[in-house]
Amino acid sequence: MKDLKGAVVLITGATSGIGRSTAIRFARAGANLIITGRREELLGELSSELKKEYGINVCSYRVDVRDFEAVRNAVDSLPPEWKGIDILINNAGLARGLSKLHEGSLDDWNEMIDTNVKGLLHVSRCVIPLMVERKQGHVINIGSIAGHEVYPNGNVYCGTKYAVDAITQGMRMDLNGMNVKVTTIDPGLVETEFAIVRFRGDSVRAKSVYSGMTPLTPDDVADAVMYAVTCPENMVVAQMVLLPVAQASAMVVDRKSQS
Ligand code: NDP
Ligand code: 8X3
Repeated sequence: MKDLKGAVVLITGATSGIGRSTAIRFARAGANLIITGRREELLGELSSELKKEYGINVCSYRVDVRDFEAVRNAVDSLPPEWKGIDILINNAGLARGLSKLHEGSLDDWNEMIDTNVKGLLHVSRCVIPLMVERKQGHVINIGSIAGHEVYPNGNVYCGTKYAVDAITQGMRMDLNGMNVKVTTIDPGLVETEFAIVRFRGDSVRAKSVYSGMTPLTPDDVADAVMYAVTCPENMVVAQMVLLPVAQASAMVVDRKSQS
């Protein structure tokens, strides 16, 4: 297995869910981390925890991935030893609401498109040139089952994840021959803050997304990321779809009645 000790790993959306679990997995493996998100207090707490628990170096940046200038300034201001980013995890993302397209909210659409598509592009545009220069790197994009199947009322969120899939394929082609691997990891239902954000804090509705079934945990996804980054040098995991056992497709979920 590839040794991650001392590797430099940048994770977007490390303040909760999949990004946070992935940060902890990499810290345990001895990687040095650049963690980003908008919630500064959570970044500070995670940074202290990772340094204390695992003795690694951590750089944390409060960055909204929708703001290209902020992303560019953060990457430009990295100290030289941090600019050798070995692994980029494009994880920051969100869904807002579930509604018929003709009744959808423009603000929700903009937020999803700006975060899930343009945010991923902003970070990639700033970080990938550093990888190309060194002829070394691995980009992991967090897609979704929603990038493989559209479900009713999921229209724009699904559209953003189809875009992530297309952009990932394009990245892999454009980086061919440059020793930069590109992977997309596409989970089904994972219990994180995702549904709470989608339903704007309605925790009862959010909980119901996972009712009567056992969803994936953020650690399950982090384990898949670790597999992708530690597989042999001659191999790239192009795409990994991860589903809970109870989920057969975006819409087919076996929900046992709860006692
Ligand atoms: P969480 O809500 O727990 O985490 C989302 C992370 O994204 C947070 O750290 C949040 O940080 C960050 N984020 C959101 N918007 C921005 C922004 N504008 N700028 C910077 N950071 C941002 O959800 P998940 O962990 O579940 O989601 C992570 C990824 O996984 C997303 O791309 C999501 O689409 C994808 N996914 C999730 C699934 C699920 O069922 N949970 C299934 C398939 C894919 P902060 O608020 O501090 O900015
Ligand atoms: C998140 C999974 O099914 O809620 O991407 O769209 S789903």
